Amino acid sequence: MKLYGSPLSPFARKVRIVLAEKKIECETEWVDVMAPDTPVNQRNPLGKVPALALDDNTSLYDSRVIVEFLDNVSPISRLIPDENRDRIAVRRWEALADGVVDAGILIRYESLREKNEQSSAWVARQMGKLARGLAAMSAELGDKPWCHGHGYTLADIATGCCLGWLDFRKPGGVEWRSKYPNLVRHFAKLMERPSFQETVPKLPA
Ligand code: GSF
Repeated sequence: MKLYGSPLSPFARKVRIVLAEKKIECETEWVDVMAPDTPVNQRNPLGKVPALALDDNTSLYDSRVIVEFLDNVSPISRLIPDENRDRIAVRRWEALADGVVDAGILIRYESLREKNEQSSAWVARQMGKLARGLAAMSAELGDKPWCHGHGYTLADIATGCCLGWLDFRKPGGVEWRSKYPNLVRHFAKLMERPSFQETVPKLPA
């Protein structure tokens, strides 16, 4: 198997953490998704990372499909519960955390356009999604030890990747730490795990 990713991508980080937790060996190729001839286009017609090439040359995308595949490849450390309501609750957490990142990415891309091409109404719309998403994450977590159920799941992984990316990129100057102490507490706990430490987003030296 080969993972196509970028060291800064929160979605690729989700997959890298799942690989580490499940102790699955996988080669990684770092790609520049913005390059016109990026090899990821051969693996994902949408031109996004992560994409996963399987040994029979099948390509999988996006991160949600890849993590479900990986969780079933090995019985070690199951991250997605079997029971329908539990599984759906975990997947909804993932949709929420990924959706907050999607809004943040749109804000970031907008900020990279020429000043006179930027739309403040568009940024405000995405900031609303980001703010409501974070408020929902904090309310759902409450004072529980885990996002869902009695242990660590994909819900925690997706949440941690989202919060880590917001810290790293700060889209729209978002300030989640001062507003949501329970998310701060949960993120600190997740950061104790080697899988999170080994995948912290860093700009190349
Ligand atoms: C999102 C992947 C994505 O936005 C998933 O895999 O879960 N729903 C998809 N990837 C970004 C990199 S990142 O910011 O994580 C990407 O590849 N963008 C390139 C582009 O052309 O949009």
